[in-house]
Amino acid sequence: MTPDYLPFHPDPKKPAFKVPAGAVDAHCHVFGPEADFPFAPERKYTPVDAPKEQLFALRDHLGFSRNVIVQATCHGSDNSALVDALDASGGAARGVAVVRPDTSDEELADLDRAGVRGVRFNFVKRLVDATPKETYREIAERVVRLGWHIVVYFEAPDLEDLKPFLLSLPGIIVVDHMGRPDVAAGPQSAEFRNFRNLMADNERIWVKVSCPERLTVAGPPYDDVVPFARTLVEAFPERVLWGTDWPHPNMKSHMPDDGALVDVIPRIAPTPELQQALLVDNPMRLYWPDVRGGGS
Ligand code: 0GY
Repeated sequence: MTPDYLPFHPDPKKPAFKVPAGAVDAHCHVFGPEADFPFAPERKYTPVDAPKEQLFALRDHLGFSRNVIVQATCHGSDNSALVDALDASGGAARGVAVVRPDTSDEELADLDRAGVRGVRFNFVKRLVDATPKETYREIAERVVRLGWHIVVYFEAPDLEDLKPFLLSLPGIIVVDHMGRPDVAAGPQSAEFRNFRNLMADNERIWVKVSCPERLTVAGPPYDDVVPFARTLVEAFPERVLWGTDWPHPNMKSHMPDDGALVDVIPRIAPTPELQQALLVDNPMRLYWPDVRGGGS
């Protein structure tokens, strides 16, 4: 199948920013290869092959130690490419899966053994057909018993509607890509204040300060997105995560240089303490609670 968006950057630069030892790229994907792991028939886009070997090479090139691989919609609820990557990582990757209501307890236990620690609920209409909230809630009740958390992906205009549902979910809720704010409206917008208030009022809610390339209007070096991410990092230093989003599915305007994305980090987390929390301590607490002190 022909990919229907830009291919990932072939030769990302070496970042100028040196990430702390043991840093985690907490949002990235593996796609295919299609010959081994076919894409889901119900997918809304067709990705390029982005296999595990390339993800691990990028991790090393950027100076990271670990990955959290998130099941993307193009693989539906077939987590085999994800599990294959987790198996090959030698413990250096954890996963966030997509689970169906008929996924058995045995399958959940297998995913847990493979390193899955979360489940993703996607509300972005261009990416998935709607799933009833009751179905998601039942899945949430089951996976929270395994110690997993819930990752949610939605766009800012949908937050108001979703809020009661989100707050009814058990355990930790991680919001992808800052809840996709309208960057043109600025970080003082009512919409973004609403999101910050949600986090301020609910300590169970974490956020990924990721995806400037997706949210920007201005383009690189993403000056318009930096204030959003920095506000969240400074307000909630213990509940923020960062990820590359490699291989940047569905990007049609520009394809980011992953090294340049890493160079955004010191602008959103300006002190070594904030960088350590964002890149090491927080993701380790959520995904490798068994590993003491982070390490590399
Ligand atoms: C992302 C963003 C996107 C795609 C997916 O699961 C997905 O297909 O997450 C997007 O198109 O916004 O998080 O990588």
